[in-house]
Amino acid sequence: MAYRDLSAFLEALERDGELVRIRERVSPRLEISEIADRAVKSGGPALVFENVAGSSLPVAINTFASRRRMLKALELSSWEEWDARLEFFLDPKPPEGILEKLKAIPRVTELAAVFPKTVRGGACQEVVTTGDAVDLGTLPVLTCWPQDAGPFITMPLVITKDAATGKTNVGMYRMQVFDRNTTGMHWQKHKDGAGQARGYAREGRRMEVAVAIGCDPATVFSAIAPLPPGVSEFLFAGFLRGEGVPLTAGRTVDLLVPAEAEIVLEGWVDPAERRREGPFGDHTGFYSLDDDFPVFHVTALTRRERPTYLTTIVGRPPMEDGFMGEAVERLFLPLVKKTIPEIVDLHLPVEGIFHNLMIVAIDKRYPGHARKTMHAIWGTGQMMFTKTIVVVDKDVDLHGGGQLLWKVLAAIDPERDVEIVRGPVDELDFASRMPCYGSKMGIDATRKWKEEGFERRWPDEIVMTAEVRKKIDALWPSLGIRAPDKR
Ligand SMILES: Cc1cc2nc3c(=O)[nH]c(=O)nc-3n(C[C@H](O)[C@H](O)[C@H](O)COP(=O)(O)O)c2cc1C
Ligand SMILES: [Mn+2]
Repeated sequence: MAYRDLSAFLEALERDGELVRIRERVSPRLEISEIADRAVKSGGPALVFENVAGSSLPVAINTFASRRRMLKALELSSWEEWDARLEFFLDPKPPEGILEKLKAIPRVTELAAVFPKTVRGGACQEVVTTGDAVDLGTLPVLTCWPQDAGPFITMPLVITKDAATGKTNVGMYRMQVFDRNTTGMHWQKHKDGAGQARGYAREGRRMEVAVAIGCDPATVFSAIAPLPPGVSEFLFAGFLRGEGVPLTAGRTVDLLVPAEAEIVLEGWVDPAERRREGPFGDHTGFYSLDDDFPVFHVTALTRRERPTYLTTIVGRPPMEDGFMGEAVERLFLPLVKKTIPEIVDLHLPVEGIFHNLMIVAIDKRYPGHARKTMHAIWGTGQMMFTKTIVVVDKDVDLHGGGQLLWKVLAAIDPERDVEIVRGPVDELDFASRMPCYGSKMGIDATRKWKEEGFERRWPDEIVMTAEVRKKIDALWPSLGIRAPDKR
């Protein structure tokens, strides 16, 4: 059963001992950050702050900040379960025999049920304020880090519509609160929200924008999913939940918003207007410096009677977004494998903050295959930002930490095996020669072939025989060899 809303998810977390309510009075200025940071780094629970200085609303944070909670958010018992669910759609074999055909029916029906549903009204409009009455100061928006330019809404679902096609996009783009009714709109230039804004700029008109804060977890997650432009995040959320997202008409904008959201902001962005945004302590672990970004003018604030403000902090990894990143990695791997079929597995270590490091295992079939894979990755969606790609053979375990490093470093002749290219880089990359433009590196750490000019012999890895291992396994307990700290 899909979570109806944020509360349903928080209750489920609480039932499982995965959530702690904090009644102590704390400030949304730095204090909640410090507590949330310590919690995530020690594998702690989700947190709900019930007594936040300066606001009557509770703050929920770290709700996705562990693998277990992330799986729970997506109602999965394991990532393998997801692979099995997707396989039906990615690899539909014509059902053989009547029994197979019957088994396929519920899945097709399930698919029809996941489209968004339009409903009248909704919990997100229990309390409506418009015009001059709008006051973002009533929300417990966090100032996350000491050098931040102000409070930032960090988990918003920014909803926009394409000027030409009318298609809806949902993206998570942080919003610096400037005053009672304006915020920044930090959609980076490669993102779909920015792309749609260019459409309005061409037509020389204002763009309507709605922002949902706090929804059922699959809907929140869909806003960070790197879907191709034009693919609906709300539909993706419905597919994740197994049930369509109920949407309702905004009060002052012609946009559909999640009916069960905690809080919705409605308003507009003038594509020609820019204002200084930042600095902001970012997910790189460094401050993103101030820069000019669009401005969101809020015309209405609608909310539940008793909403919970959902937020997150980013910063020095590992952080909550690292666990969301892992979910993106696992959910999208089957799709990546479909487009780049030699890929057997891939991994984005959390210290690589999504775009700095990707390790890929391939089933190498022809000379230069590793380099072909790098270019395919650099040519695919948001993977274009990957600063470093390391390609290994399929028998290498990507999740092996130091063991992986050992194999990669042993397998390379740097002058021969490093591919350097230029192209677009992530807007948050502060080391590139220019904003959004720089170089990327691929490391071919696969075994080299004769057909690639490698005439030397490649040695075998050292492995004990199975026979001896078995014998020693049996002997081991009686040998009295234990690690010192376990004695
Ligand atoms: C907590 C969090 C904050 C994010 N903040 C931003 C942001 O401020 N600007 C941005 O362009 N992307 C941000 N992202 C990444 C986008 O949400 C992500 O690239 C998403 O796929 C964008 O949707 P789109 O493809 O529809 O543009 C953030 C992601 C997370 C998890
Ligand atoms: Mn999108």
